[in-house]
Amino acid sequence: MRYAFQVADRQERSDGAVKERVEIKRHDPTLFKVVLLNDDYTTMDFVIQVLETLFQKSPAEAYRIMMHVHKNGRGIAGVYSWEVAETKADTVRSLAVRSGYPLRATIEEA
Ligand code: TYC
Repeated sequence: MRYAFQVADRQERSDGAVKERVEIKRHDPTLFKVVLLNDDYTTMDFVIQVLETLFQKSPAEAYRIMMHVHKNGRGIAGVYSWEVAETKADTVRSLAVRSGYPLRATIEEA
């Protein structure tokens, strides 16, 4: 797992009156690709819409990526931290399910 989480021991102030917990969170800087997968049923327009709205691509770039996935089976929609990549891939799935399409995205270490 590339996600480290550290919790320091309870710290006690010198007067002993207040105890506070100090948390140190560390996020591994490793980046992850969100990989869009081809299928036979999702419309090209829907994929373009997802690329424009969820991955902030221009219409021309969204069309290019969609066609790349259509022809090659898979393609990179974007590169993000692990948490953002996971959320984007989940959002692709839920947007697709809501519209009745089987579109899926996976994440891979960049
Ligand atoms: N292959 C789909 C079609 O012909 C279009 C498509 C492109 C679907 C990219 C998914 O990730 C995808 N309608």
